[in-house]
Amino acid sequence: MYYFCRVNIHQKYIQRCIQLAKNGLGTTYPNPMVGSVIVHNNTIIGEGWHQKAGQPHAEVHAINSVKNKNLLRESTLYVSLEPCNHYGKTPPCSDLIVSHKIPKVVIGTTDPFVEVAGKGIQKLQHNSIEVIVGVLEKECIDLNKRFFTFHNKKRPYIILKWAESADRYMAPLTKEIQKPVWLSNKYSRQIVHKWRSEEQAILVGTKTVIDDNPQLTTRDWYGNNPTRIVLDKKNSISNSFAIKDNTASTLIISEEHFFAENENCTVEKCNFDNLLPQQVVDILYQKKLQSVIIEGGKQTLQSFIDANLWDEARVFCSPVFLKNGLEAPLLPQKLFTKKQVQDDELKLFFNYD
Ligand code: AOF
Ligand code: ZN
Repeated sequence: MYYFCRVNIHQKYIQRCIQLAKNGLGTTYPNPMVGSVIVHNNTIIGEGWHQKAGQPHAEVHAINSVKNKNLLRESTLYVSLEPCNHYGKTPPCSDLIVSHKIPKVVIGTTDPFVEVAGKGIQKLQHNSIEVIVGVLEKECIDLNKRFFTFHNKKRPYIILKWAESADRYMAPLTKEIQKPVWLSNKYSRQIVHKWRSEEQAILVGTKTVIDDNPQLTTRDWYGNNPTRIVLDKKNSISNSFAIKDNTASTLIISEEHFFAENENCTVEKCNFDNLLPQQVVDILYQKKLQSVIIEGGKQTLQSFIDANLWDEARVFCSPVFLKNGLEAPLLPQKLFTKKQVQDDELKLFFNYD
C-alpha cells in the first residue's frame, strides 16, 4: 500500500522556507521576508530567516545554524528568494554559499530588485552549483506581494477596504442616523487595526476626515502605525483633527502649497484635476512606501478602482438593509464571478490572478 504524494520533496522544503520567512512579518521592511533551510541526506540540518533590514539574510542564519560545517559540501540549500549578489547593508549571500562549497541550491523565486534580479543565480551557476528555480513560485511571490509589486510595478501594493449593507450602501444619508452596529463593532475594528499594522501607509480623502475624524492608528491591535496619507485638495483640514496629532506621521497631499505646522506632518503638492490616483501612487513610490490601505470614502475608493490602481479589496458585508444612503464603490463586474473568497461578513477580491 502506498500513497501518492502531491507535494514533491523540493516543495516540502520550500514550504518550510515560507513558514520560516513569516517569522519576519512586520519587521523586515523594506526588505522582503525570506526563509532558508539546509538539507543533508533528507534531514534538515540548518534553518534561518531574515529578521530585520540591516541584519543578516536568511541564508546566513541557516548556514550559521549548521553545527558540522563539513556537511555543507554534501547538502542542498533551499531558499524562498534568490540569494543576493550585491553589497547592500550586508555582503552577498551568493559568495557565502560558494565559499562553503554547497553543491546545490533550490530557489522559490527570482528577486525583482534590480541589484539582484538573476545575478545571484548566475553567480551560483558560474561556480558550478546546481540551481533549481521556481519551486512554489506563486506562493513565494505572494509571501512578498508588497515587495514584488513595489519593484515590478513601481508603485505600492494597494488594498481597498470598506463596509457595506446588504443593499450596498456604505452609510446612511444623514449623520443623525447611526450606522448599524455591524459597520463598526469592536471585532471588525480590531481586524482593521491588524490590517493597518501590516501596511506602510493608510489613505483617506478629506470628507472622511471631516465626517469621522479618524485617528487611523493601530491602537486596538499592536505593531507600527502606518504613515497617514490624506488627500486634502484645498487645505481644509484644521489642526484640531486627530489625523494631525502626534501619534503617527501624516502626509498631506494638496493642491495648495503650504507648510504644515506640526512637525509630524509633511505636505506634497499635486494636480487634483489630472489623474490623481496615479500621481498619488507616484508620490508613495518616491517615498519608498511599499503598501497602502485605502479606507475611504466612496469617491476616493472609486477613483482608484476606475484608474485600475488597486490589488485587493476587503469588503465587510452586512445582512442589514439600509434602504437608502451613500452607495458603496463598484468593482469591475468580471471580478464578481472571478476569484472571490466569501465569508459571511467579509469578501475579498483580487485584481490579479
Ligand atoms: C537574500 N536573503 O534573507 C533577503 C534578501 O541591504 P541588504 O544587504 O539587506 O539587501 C537587501 C536586498 O537583498 C533586498 O532588497 C532584497 O533584494 C534582498 N533580500 N536576499 O538573499 C534574504 N532578505
Ligand atoms: Zn542575501
